[in-house]
Amino acid sequence: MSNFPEAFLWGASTSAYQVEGAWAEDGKGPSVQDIKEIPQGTTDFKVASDHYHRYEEDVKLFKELGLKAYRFSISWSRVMPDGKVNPAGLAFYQKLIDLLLENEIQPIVTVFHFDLPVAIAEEGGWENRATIQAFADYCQVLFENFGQQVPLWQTINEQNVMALAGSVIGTSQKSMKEKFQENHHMLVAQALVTQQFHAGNFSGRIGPAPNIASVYPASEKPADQLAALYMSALRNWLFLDAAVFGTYNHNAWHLLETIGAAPTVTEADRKILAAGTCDYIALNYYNTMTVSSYFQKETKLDQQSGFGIPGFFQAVENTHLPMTEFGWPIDPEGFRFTLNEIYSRYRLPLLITENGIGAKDVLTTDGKIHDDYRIDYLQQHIEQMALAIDDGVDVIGYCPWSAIDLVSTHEGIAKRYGFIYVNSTDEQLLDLARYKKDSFYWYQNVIDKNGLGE
Ligand code: BGP
Repeated sequence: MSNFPEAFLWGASTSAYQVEGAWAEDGKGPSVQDIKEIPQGTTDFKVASDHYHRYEEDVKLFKELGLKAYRFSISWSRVMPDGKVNPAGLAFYQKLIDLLLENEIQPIVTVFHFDLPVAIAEEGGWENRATIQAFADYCQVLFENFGQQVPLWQTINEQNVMALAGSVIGTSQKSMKEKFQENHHMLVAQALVTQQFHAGNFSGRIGPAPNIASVYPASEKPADQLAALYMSALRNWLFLDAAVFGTYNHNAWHLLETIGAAPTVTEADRKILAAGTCDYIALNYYNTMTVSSYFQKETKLDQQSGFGIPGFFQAVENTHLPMTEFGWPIDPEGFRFTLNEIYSRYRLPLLITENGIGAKDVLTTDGKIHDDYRIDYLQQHIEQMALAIDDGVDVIGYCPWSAIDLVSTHEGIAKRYGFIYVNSTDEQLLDLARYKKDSFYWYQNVIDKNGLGE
């Protein structure tokens, strides 16, 4: 098992709406996450982990953990609540970035992570072409203020999940035709800001951050293999071909045309897409998917479950894989497979920006959290990532989800991912005190040794 490259970025991730709280403070405007219907029995995002007020304590813990990088997102509605810059919002991120750099932690910034400003949503959101320019204006403010300090940028977190599971994430509840038209606008916006970033001659790199899951055929039947080809094209390659090649993947386009969901694409759009191709690929990996040829079946939809498209594929359970307590498959070898599949298609550096296990961690009376299941999950995935690097995949960093406990997209704070426990529950805010989990000390050692040793 190879040791990791010397400059390997051992990091960890969060997102603004899930960790910051201060949902209406210092001029921040509401995002769609602040006004969506919160699932019964789960907490909202108004306080979350209160990182907005406790970021200095948190960065100190990240430093103790030994992080080389911290992947976080910037809240669009904190920086530009209604199309104008909110200086206090910008100032918060300047302080955070300065503090990270002072602690020799590289800031990795996602500019948009599920939290569209309500002011934009009220104008039609991504369905409205004007949002493309609004996004470009917002990104330009970030590039001008932080472009010299941030080495790695991501444009849109999990655009594929917003298109395919938006109703669960609370970002879009529309028809396939409407979703893939707004998705097209997001692809154009991504390409436009990528061009803008390159025009600024910043030293950093910019790329997309989709949630990629390789797709297995349920059997050796040719029909199942074809089903896997189409599910992967729609869920994965539509998004990465657009970001890397500046074009639509032909299988994905054929599927969208067949189901009447192909977007309207102007000649100007094609030019922007072709000119705005990325420098690297950030990807979130939780598990692989398995499909058979289509049959009528209801599936529980979330970002890690599959679904069915009549005539093309139907997601099925992979009985060879264990599941988390939240029903997500655990497939470390699938991580190696997915990394190889992406790299063999695109030959660009890969940064893993999310990977982790959500679990109902328990805080003991003596302030410990024995999350050996998280150590086991991460150890297995790091082992497979090392094998992918041995295979020849250019992996530049690994940022598990999440640096610190935060609020899940739709399953509350009880679904914990962090190396650091936050003392709060879905029922009660509590004191939000921070506690280092067993996995904190384990990951600290992995970083210190630059790998798993042996
Ligand atoms: C990804 C999102 C993250 C995070 C993660 C865990 O889809 O990019 O924001 O939420 O999933 O999912 P959940 O919070 O639903 O458990």
